[in-house]
Amino acid sequence: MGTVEPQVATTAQTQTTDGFQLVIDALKLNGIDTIYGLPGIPITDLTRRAQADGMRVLSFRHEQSAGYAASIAGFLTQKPGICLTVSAPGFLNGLNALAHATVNCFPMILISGSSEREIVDLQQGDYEEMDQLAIARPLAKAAYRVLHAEDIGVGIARAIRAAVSGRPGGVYLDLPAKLFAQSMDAELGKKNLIKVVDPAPKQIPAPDAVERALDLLRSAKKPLIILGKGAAYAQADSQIKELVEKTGIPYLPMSMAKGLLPDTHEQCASAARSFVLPGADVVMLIGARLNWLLSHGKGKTWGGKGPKDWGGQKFIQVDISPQEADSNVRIDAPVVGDIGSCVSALISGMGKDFGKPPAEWLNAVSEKKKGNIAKMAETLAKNPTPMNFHSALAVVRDIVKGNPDAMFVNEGANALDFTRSVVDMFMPRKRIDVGTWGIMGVGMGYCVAAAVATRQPVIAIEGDSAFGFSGMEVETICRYNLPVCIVIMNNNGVYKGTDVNPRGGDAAPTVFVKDARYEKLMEAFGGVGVYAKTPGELRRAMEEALRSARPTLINAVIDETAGTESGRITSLNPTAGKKK
Ligand SMILES: Cc1ncc(C[n+]2csc(CCOP(=O)(O)OP(=O)(O)O)c2C)c(N)n1
Ligand SMILES: [Mg+2]
Repeated sequence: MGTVEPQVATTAQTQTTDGFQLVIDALKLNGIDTIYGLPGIPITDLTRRAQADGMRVLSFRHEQSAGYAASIAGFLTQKPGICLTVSAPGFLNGLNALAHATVNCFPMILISGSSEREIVDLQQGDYEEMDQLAIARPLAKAAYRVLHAEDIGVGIARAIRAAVSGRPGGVYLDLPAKLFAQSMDAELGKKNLIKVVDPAPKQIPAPDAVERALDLLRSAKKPLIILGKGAAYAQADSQIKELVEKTGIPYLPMSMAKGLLPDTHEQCASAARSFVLPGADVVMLIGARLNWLLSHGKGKTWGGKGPKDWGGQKFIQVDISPQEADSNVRIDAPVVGDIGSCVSALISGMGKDFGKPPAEWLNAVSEKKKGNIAKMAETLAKNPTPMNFHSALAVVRDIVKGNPDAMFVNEGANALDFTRSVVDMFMPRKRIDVGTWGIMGVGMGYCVAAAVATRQPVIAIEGDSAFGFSGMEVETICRYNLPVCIVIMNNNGVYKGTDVNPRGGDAAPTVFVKDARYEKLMEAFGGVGVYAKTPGELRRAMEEALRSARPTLINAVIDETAGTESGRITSLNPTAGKKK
């Protein structure tokens, strides 16, 4: 460990500050107290000095994990999560998370050191030479570079505003090595910093847009509400609950909106998803986009005749971005504004005479739900040997029910899809997962950020493949002694462990070493490793992990034949000769 430089150097007449210090001061001035990163030239001293200055600096084993941590910290806190990397290769490792943040609408700032501009721009072969700003721009909501110490205040302020205002996203901030060493008068430096006023201004919906939406809702015979992760991000939990309950309309939570209202709520239609989507006549989307996760609002999922045919639904879309409407099908009533303001306006506009949906629709949904829940209960009650996804998840479901405060991380294919449908969530913003892209590798970064940002215990349900993308971060989890319980659903491979190379020789592309002992990885760093072959062993290990709050990795051995190709999205696999 090198020496920590004095924060303000004193000269004969004036006090000076430098680029390092101004970056730290600007972040702190804006209430940003945590950095997720990985040190190296030119930002090593920035990590040291930030820590010495009281910031929490979480140092990872790979920038991608630091980036995912920053992105989800942004989602959980509404403050931009900061990922700090070195130049070129470190920057590129962080870029995946930056794109992920932008696509998922999470506020995040990727701050990367960069090499000497004069040399980079003339392509003279500098150490880690790369035009990072140009490369980041198409993947970020905004991208900036600061060349002079006196502009650091503006640079950080712009990055914060861009990340959190309107539709949040990933922002890139390029800080060349030379900037950090620049010194300037400390008083002047301080004056140049900006404390951002009202970084995410409320956006109030137009009254006529609200009225139009309510009129459409009043005309509905079979209404449905869909809550997306934008609704979860908004932290308008009580208003959303009030709107759903006052209207009496069945609702579907998207994956990361689970728990906004408890999944066991009588209006929750998750267990009747394939009935309510084609059945509904008016659908109100709240912070949910009609992307692939909702089959683009058309096709057979929605009762359309062919794969691209409209199912006849009318849509209300509550979203902060005016550009979102009509992205896939016609939106009859866009309501543009921040979710909290829009939902409040809808509630006040409802008045006293707003009737509940027709009983026929509610009864039909409830019947469908009952049937499917009973079927699920039957599946969960089985206790096969070897353990399968369902018998393991029956345990996880109980543990989460008993620990509703715990954060819940989830990635994989079958390990994701089964978990989402089996494990109920009871509180908002507890479930964090692969998001819009279905991305593998978020797991351990999410665990770190969830523990740090919420100070709650964390449960992670990981496919064995999914875990591998960020597995080395178990050292990070042990180093910071975080209360994280990782359960690996180990079915020996991607989707399942049974593929065989027809020619012999190399293993098939989807399979891993059989009976891999992942728990030993956790033991290597002082955490608790458990090998669990039965639901009883899994239950005891999870209970103990939550009780002890020690980093724990449970290797849950799952029947290798149990999964299906790509989990629930088998149909997205192209097949040879398939007609368009
Ligand atoms: C970054 C990234 N690379 C590859 C994929 C493709 N992919 C989807 S799910 C998955 C892993 C599924 O295996 P596992 O995590 O073990 O879950 P299982 O279905 O076996 O439970 C992969 C590699 C992806 N989604 N993201
Ligand atoms: Mg697997």
